[in-house]
Amino acid sequence: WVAKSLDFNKDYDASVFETTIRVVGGLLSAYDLSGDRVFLEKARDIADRLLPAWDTTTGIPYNVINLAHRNPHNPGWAGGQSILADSGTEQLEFIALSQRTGDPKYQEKVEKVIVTLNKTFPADGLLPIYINPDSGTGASSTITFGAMGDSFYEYLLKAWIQGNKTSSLKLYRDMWETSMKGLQSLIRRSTPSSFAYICEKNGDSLTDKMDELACFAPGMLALGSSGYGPDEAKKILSLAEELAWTCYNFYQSTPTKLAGENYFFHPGQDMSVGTSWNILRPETVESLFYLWRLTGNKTYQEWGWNIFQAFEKNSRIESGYVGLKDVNTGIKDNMMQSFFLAETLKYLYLLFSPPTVIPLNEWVFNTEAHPLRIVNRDDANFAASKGQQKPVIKIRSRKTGRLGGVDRRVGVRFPPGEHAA
Ligand code: DMJ
Repeated sequence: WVAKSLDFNKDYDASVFETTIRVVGGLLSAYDLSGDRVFLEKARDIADRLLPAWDTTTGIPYNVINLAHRNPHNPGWAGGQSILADSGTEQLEFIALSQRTGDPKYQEKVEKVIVTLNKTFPADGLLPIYINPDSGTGASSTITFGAMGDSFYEYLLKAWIQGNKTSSLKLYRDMWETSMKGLQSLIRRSTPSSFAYICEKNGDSLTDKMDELACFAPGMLALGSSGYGPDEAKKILSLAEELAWTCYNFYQSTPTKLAGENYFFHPGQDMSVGTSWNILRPETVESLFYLWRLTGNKTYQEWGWNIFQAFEKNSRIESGYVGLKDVNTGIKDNMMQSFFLAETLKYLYLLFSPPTVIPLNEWVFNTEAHPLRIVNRDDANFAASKGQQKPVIKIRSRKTGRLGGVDRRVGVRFPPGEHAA
């Protein structure tokens, strides 16, 4: 179907971010797992359609582009600004595409974004969710690890991991560590139960609100903890474990045992659901997966199993799974987001699989849970710089088969409008 029927030449305004993480990431992952070049060719086709989005004065991309006409713009509701997560979550996919095609242009576009943001990177490493694409600086004062901020921070860490933590990636790791200091400055603990949570920041004041989307952070902190010295690593891992407990309680505290979209914290009353729908999001089980892999603590499997049971009980219908309009009543909506298969079920599956299935020292998951092979960046000598183009890394050819040559057990926001993030 991909070879014969998949056609990206559509008069359709696509989100650059969603298309990158779901489609480019999905195709590259299929290529890494199968070695079948059809996936790489399709990834390049759609990436070429997205590429004009980065043609701004600063290199900060516009967030929407028409796939057929290739004319980019920002969504009307963003007031002309670019969104932080939408602009800073394409590094893994476009770097991987350059590595696999030998054409550096994809990597150059996305690395320029990081270089631009680094020029005015604040001491706490926390950037507002709106960035002006003409100046490259923050255009609002809201800071969050939830909607519209989240995966920018995730990709600082994962780009470093993707490049096998080599020195050419040090800027990413340094920026990530700076941002993690900022994250720690947003931590408060509830009363009476002392749940740690990540506040949002508006101007100088903190808001006692946390999105379920921000529940990717415990997994990110755990994944990045080993890059610190022993004392700091212990501290960061311990914070990750505390935050995961809070996120698990986002689920446990509702009648359906499924989490709402966001939570507010009140003195003396711990947490309460704000926006009460659940759209089958993956972030908490994603963090449970990382914590189980990195600590070996089976408690995380138990928590994941309980969340899985709640999805089975509340969201399962004859033809698939649906979200809930309200986690208090259990009333269903009529949609199964693609990230339920790509992420939520994949992370749950991996939570109950041996660590040799997609080992974390060989693969890095993009933000949509599509695994990409880790490549040593010092080996990534682009042929283009030598005046020719050729693939930089070798992936198994189709002849070796889907699982040939690898362990057989080896095979992953709603702002206004319709933006699922
Ligand atoms: C996914 O599309 C990605 O994980 C993204 O980074 C933000 N969240 C959604 C699922 O909730």
